[in-house]
Amino acid sequence: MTKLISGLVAIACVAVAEQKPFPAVIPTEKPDRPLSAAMERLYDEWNPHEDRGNELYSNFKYSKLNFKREANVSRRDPTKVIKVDGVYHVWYTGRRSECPPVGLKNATDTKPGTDWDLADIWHATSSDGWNWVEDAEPAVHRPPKPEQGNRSICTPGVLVWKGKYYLYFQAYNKIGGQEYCPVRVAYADSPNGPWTHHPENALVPSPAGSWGNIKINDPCPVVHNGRILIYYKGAPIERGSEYVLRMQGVAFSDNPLGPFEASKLNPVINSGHETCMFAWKDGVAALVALDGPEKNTIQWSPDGENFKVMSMIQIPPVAPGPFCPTTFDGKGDGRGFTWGLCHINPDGGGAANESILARFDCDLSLDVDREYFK
Ligand code: AAL
Repeated sequence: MTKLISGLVAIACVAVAEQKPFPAVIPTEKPDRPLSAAMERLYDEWNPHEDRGNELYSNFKYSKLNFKREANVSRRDPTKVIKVDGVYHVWYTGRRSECPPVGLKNATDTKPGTDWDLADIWHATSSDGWNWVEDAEPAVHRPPKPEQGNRSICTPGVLVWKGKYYLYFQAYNKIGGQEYCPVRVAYADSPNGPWTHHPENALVPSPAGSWGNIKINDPCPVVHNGRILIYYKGAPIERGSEYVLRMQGVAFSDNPLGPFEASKLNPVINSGHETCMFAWKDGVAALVALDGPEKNTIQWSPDGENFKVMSMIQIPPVAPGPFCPTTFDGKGDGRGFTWGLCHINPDGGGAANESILARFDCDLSLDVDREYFK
């Protein structure tokens, strides 16, 4: 009996002695030793180097721009910033109305119900990304009745494709809790316009009973593998007027005017609110903010449809419109961005009750030297 016990103790000692300790320098590959659940998922689901050296991690800094806060004027949901012949361009939801938003029940033909009601698409330019000059008139006006979008056009996304410019935007005939909202597109030969409304809708809500069957929000174009991908947030009528579906889908086309074919895997992101997708290496990355269990993350997908969480971020920009010059070049070598515009929502009464555009700066570019962090 004594022999047996000492034999078992010897075997146990050998087993413990053979178990390698977790090394002081975190290995890139999963180490060949038993791992706790936390360390297993560090390798299976996360980047083992965590934030330092994780190219898709960043903090964000915010700065005021020279867009003035004005009573009854709202500027929100900027597109990506693009640079053409040395000039930066951005487009955004712009509303100039007789009063601030009065709520859906009290809205009239001239009183906006929400911040993005009675809006048009406005355009501003800058030589340095800080000082912006807004055009005197909207770049794209609401179309006349009975065309789709006659009540409000808003939340634009820009695409540069084969030397031409495309703006995709939400198009409402009525603003209400659950009103039909497809996406329309306008096109131009120059970022300075003039813009022409394409007569057909570019993206329409998905069939009855599915996740995006009443509204398509926040169209966000990216070029990947020679095709145009438009990401968007969908809303289902079944969930009622107070509900925002915190998921995002994607649709593909070879023609910027459509038709776009929705991914059979939609939704492809299970969280988020405003969309922010950009070319990253040979795939597509997404900054996911505001809503859902995977809010405040940056995700990446090799094919634009199957995303993996790459980092957790804090205080990300809301409705970001980054300056990412490689997102439309289709070279399969996305380099990310270091700044962009975003919006800051109402936070008080009077003029302070209107959304404003702000600038964010960050470090989500492959062109930033990271040697210091390794
Ligand atoms: C935005 C977007 C959609 C919403 C509203 C206007 O930031 O998510 O467009 O409907 O807010």
